[in-house]
Amino acid sequence: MAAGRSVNKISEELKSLSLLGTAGGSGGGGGILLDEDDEAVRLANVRKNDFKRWERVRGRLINILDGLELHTGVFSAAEQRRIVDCVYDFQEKGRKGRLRERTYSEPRKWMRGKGRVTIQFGCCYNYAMDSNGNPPGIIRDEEVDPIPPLLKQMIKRMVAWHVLPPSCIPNSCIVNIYDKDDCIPPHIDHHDFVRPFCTVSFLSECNIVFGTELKINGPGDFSGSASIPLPLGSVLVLNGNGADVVKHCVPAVSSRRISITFRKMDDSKIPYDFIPDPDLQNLYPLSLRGQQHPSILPLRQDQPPKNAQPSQKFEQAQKAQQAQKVLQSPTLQRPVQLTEADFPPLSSSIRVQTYRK
Ligand SMILES: O=C(O)CCC(=O)C(=O)O
Repeated sequence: MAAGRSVNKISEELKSLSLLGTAGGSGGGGGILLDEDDEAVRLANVRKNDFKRWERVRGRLINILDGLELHTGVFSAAEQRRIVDCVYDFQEKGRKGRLRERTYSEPRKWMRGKGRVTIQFGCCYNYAMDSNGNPPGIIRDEEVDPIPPLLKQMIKRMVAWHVLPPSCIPNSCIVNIYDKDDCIPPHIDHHDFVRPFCTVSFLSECNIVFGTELKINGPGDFSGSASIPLPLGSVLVLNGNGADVVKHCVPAVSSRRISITFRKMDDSKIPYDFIPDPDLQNLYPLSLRGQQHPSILPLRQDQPPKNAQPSQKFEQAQKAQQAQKVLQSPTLQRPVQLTEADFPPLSSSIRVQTYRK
């Protein structure tokens, strides 16, 4: 993005990223910025954590979580509510048969752990060999509904806020609706999707579990060497070892949870009738004058003056953060849950079959 753009241009861009739009049905996604919602300060308040867990893999000591990034504070509480409402609208449409056949799937809950609802946009992904003999992966001759406007707004936000690289703009997504006790079993995401990809969390916090070996203790009960809590409105980006060396899973959740996984399809796997969405072309990260990525430190500051321009507010927020710099230096191998500074005990012994999602 060109340096030296006018403050007005930056301000316009910030407004266009707002997810709080006019009232309306699912996926309306208009872009009206509420008075109290200051994107510049919010952007400065996003926080990024990296993770470390050193393990020997095929004789080499590596950080198995390298490539994972947890960005917190990306979607506000109000935006989360709007997105969840949109998901429920889609669920209702799916139940009434108003979505394309392969878009909506609500399996029978025949045992603990089974029953997660999925809503697929952009492409039809096959989890396991289906009755037509299609192997796991994208089914290129099936059509599903396109990514709805509000979810496209989420993508724009994530690219603009440096959460996803502009070289990897998602053109598909899967909404997961977990009721109590639903789970997603251990898997590595299929390579029909390129890296990085990401998952956004709503409604209730849960842990995502990682490990080169994930142990199945019972239905929906999995354990592994690293467990990362996923705060509401956060985005977990999966790349590198975190996406491809370790498997991940979400054990049975204790209360309803929704996640949306955004992924870019490999160009050679795109469905035959897929039409690239013009809204998702040429997206770029915001380059505000503050330079340094804003996501490093927590924001604890007085609010900038009301009439400050976005770029001033951004710089002010950054300065306040730097003044209170809290050093994040992850300690290795501590026997507690993973946050940016803590690591869980090793606990993997039984090898499980990789489930390709
Ligand atoms: O629900 C989640 O946060 C994880 C979903 C997931 O593992 C996936 O979509 O691959």
